Formats: sequence, C-alpha cells, structure tokens
Amino acid sequence: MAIARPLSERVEQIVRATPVHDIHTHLYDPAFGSLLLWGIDDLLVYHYLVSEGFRQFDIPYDSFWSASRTQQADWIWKALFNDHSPLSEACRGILTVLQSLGLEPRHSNLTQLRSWFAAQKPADYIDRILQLANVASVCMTNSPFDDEERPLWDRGFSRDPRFRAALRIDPLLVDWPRTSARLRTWGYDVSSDRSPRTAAEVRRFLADWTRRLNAGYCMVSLPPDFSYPADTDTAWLMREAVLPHGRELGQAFALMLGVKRAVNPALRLAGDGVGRSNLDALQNLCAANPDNRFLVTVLSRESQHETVVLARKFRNLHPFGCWWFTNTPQLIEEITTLRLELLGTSFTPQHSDARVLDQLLYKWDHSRSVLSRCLTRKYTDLAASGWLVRDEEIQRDVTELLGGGFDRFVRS
Ligand code: RAT
Ligand code: ZN
Repeated sequence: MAIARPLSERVEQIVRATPVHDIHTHLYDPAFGSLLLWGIDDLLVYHYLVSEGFRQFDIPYDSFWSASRTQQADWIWKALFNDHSPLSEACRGILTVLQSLGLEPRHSNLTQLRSWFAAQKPADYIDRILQLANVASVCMTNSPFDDEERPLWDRGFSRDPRFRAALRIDPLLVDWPRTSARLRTWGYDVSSDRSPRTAAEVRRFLADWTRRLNAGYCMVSLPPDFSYPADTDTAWLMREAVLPHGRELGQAFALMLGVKRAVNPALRLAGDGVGRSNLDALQNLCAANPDNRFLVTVLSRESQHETVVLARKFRNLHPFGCWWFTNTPQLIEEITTLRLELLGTSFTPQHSDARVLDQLLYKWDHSRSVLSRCLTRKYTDLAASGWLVRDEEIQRDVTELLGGGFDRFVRS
C-alpha cells in the first residue's frame, strides 16, 4: 500500500514547482543594459544592506558615497559578514543567493566571488537566474521621469516578454509644481490652475506612456498622511486625471502606502522610513470609484489588519506583497496567515521588490518557504474539520496566489 506523503511535503513541492509572476520589482528589461543590476557588488551595496552597514561602521556618509562601489561592498562585507554574523534577512539573502549558485562564501573571498560573477555571460545568466528562481515574469517599475530610462522608451526597443512594464508616477502626484514644468517641456499644456484643460493634458500624458510601455498597471508610493478627498494637488490629480485615465484604459492603480521619504537624507536610497497610513483615504477611494481597480500594499505592520478588512468590503481592492520592511520571514508569515484567514486566496501574498537580478533567488526561496508553511497550517485546519485537500486543489490555489489571481484582477 502506498504511504501517503505528508501534507507539508505536498504543499512545499507544489509551491516550489509553480512558476511565479513577480508583480513588482526594480529590475529592467535586458535592453536597458547596465540598468539591470547583477553580481556580488550590486548585491552587497543593496540599500537594505547599506543601512545595516552604517549601524556597524563609523565611516562618514560622504566618504562612503564618494568611494567606489567595490570599496563600499568591501566595507559592507567586512562589517556584516566578517565582523558580525549575517543574521538579518538582507544578509541571509546574500548567502541564499551564493548557495543557490553553488558558491561557498566560507571558502572564498570577495575577489574570488567577483571573478566568478565576472565570468558569467549576461544573457545566459539572466536565463539561469529566472529558471533557478522559477520566475516566469517580472514586472518592472518604469518611470517616465527617470532620465536614464526615458530615452530608451522614447527610441523604442525590442521587448523581452518576461519583463513586463508598470507605469510609476510618484513625481506627478507628490511633486506637482516641478513635474508640471517638466510636462510643459514635453509638450503637454498644463498649468498650476487645476483646470479641466490641465486634467485632460495629464490624462493624455498617462495614456501616451501607458501605450508606450504597454503598462500592466499604474503605480505610486505615498506618505502615511496621504488623504482623500482633500484640497491638495495629489487628491485633485487623482480625481481628475489618474482615476478617469484608469477607467478609460481599464488600467488598475497600485497604491503603496506608508513610506516616509528621506527620513535620513544622508543615507540616500537607504534613508526612507515608515509610518502608519491613514486608511480612510483608501476606503474613500474604493467607495467613490467602484469602476476603478486598486492594488494596495502598506508598509507598516500596524496597517495590515485594517487593509485586509477593507479588502473584504471592496471587491475593487486587491492587497499584494509584504513590502520592504515587512519582507521578513516572521512578518510575511503573520501577514499571509491574516490574509488567508480573512480573504481566502483573493490576494497576492508576495512580490520580490528585487533591485538586483540575483536577489530573485533569495526573495522567492525565502517567501516560498513561508507561504508553504502558512498553507500547510491552513489545510491542516481544514483536515481537522473533515476537508482533505487534493493535490490539484493545492495547485489551483498556489497558481492563483503566485500571480494568477493578480493577472485576472488587473485584466478584469
Ligand atoms: O523596497 C525598496 O527597494 C524600496 O526602496 C522602494 O523602491 C519601494 O519598493 C518602492 O517601490 O518605492
Ligand atoms: Zn519597490
């Protein structure tokens, strides 16, 4: 008689074998060349590690930033791997990456690791990482306001279908005075008057870029005190331009809520913080705009429960990911369990937020472990109530959670 495999093994095997559609990253189509980061030095100077490095070394900020990338990586390696145990999630991530690639950091120094990465051919390496991480596609973060990437979109290039686009519009919504001036130089007839003409021109800008990128959704990150409705440029632009644009083009709008930008500017990209979001704004948006679809991720742990309850009330709201400071195993476990218990499978548990290609290896390895544990516990609870889950049902649920449900939501 065949011995039944333990539920935990069945779940883990399915979660690991199911390709994921990674719905938010900062990776670039290979056509962007050096904007697509990879290799040991880029891994080590990841801003999550930079902020941890500064807790251990006393190098002045200016000296750190004026040093070469290799020197910065050396400092971080010494502080976080040699002088202390690499216990943090971002440090452990480096080890998982090296291990997945068959490299042994205990038996090699940084120079040896560097030569290994230098010997990789980019195109093959990209294939290898996506395959090893079992990632079917990644969604980029594409900003028309980024001077490095805009020229390539303007020129056009042959797209790698594994790299999907998302239209990122933070400067439009959080820095309207400066952004309106830029829009004018690009031929959009906008002014600071909050007039119908200005709104129509902003919609034209959004439509142009949506088509240029073939953007799957539009996205913004906002501070904890974002309010809606409100007598602010942000709220006005949303009501008169972003939301009508979403309805016209059938495009979902992703809100990433709760980031306090530049809490410590000396840390640059690593200097952003977190605050509890005013989620009345999200409720008002969902209630007032039933024909818009909203994706949401919130940065503070304290905002997670309220967000999930809102998603129960509004079917035009789809929670996604454990963002940034919540992308740690314990919080992923807590947030994913909370979501499963209140939403079933109608959410997307994770995105990687990878900025360096190789990070896909650790972000998905670690998240898949946690997701497997959460699902196993819930299926075990069902079994205790007499519902024995079948493999094809586990597969259906996992496919939904690893991008299938998200795809349906953004396309509906
Ligand atoms: O997680 C990160 O890398 C952050 O710096 C942010 O990029 C954040 O994910 C964002 O998209 O604003
Ligand atoms: Zn991000």
